[in-house]
Amino acid sequence: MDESLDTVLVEFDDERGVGTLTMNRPDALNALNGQLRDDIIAGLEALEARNEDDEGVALRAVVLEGAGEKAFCAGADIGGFSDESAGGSSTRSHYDVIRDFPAPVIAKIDGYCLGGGLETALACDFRLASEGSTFGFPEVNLGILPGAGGVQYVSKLASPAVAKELAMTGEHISAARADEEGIVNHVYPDDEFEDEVDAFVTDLAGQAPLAIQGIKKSADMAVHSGLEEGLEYDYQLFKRLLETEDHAEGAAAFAEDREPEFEGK
Ligand code: CO8
Repeated sequence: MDESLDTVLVEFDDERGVGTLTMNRPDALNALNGQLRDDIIAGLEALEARNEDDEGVALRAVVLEGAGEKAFCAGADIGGFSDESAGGSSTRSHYDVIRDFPAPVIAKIDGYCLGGGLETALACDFRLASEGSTFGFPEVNLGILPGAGGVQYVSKLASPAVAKELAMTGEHISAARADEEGIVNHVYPDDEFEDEVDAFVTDLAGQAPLAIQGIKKSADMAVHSGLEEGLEYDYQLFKRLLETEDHAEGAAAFAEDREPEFEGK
């Protein structure tokens, strides 16, 4: 499936079960206008529909990236984010749809990752960056703050002091600093970036998908709920996963000294 929406390119690699969404407004550094927000949601829905044709879980991971040489995403489109098109026409924001998406979403960051672009990356499960990328919350320069939870997320991933520094100064930080502060998962040299991201995504897509879905929910609960509730959730999920075919396959593969083939059943 290679499908084009107005501002997002959608691809699906059947072999690995990996979807790719490319934010495609390179002339505006992939700034988020209403159309792009809607198309990210529509692209994710199109990819999720792959699971309906399949008995198991066909879609194992999604890569979100930006078109062009310069940016993952330079934030909300400054021309129009204060009007009603800011959130697109959907009732749910693209941030929520990414957070709740059943497959892990990997932000592949090569270039500017600013404002609402950084918040989009923070909504993803993983942030993989090239070493030349830069990160920041320039909203303060426009007299506003990051409106989609950026300060909250950076306070949790790094610290409130780092969140304040980014959001109060509006300065950009390097990928190395973002890595040091725990804002990104990995930074790769520019010339190894494509291969390293590909290897990371291939590994992730090969894991047992029902376990991956549960772990995503569990980690989100760790952020949003109390420890007791989280522990109970994990234990109940653990018991359900023990009953799956994927668990039997994983155990058999270990005993037979071979790679497991998970189907999401
Ligand atoms: N919106 C619209 N157009 C943009 C944006 C943007 N955010 N960023 C860049 N562009 C456009 C430029 O206008 C320019 O267009 P043109 O060629 O037609 O003049 C083109 O992209 C290339 O940009 P530059 O020439 O400026 O490229 P530089 O390499 O010189 O600079 C920068 C790159 C540093 C990224 C610079 O473009 C910049 O500072 N951009 C603005 C970044 C910014 O302030 N982003 C934050 C926006 S506010 C936000 O994200 C709030 C989110 C709130 C979410 C709330 C949800 C509820």
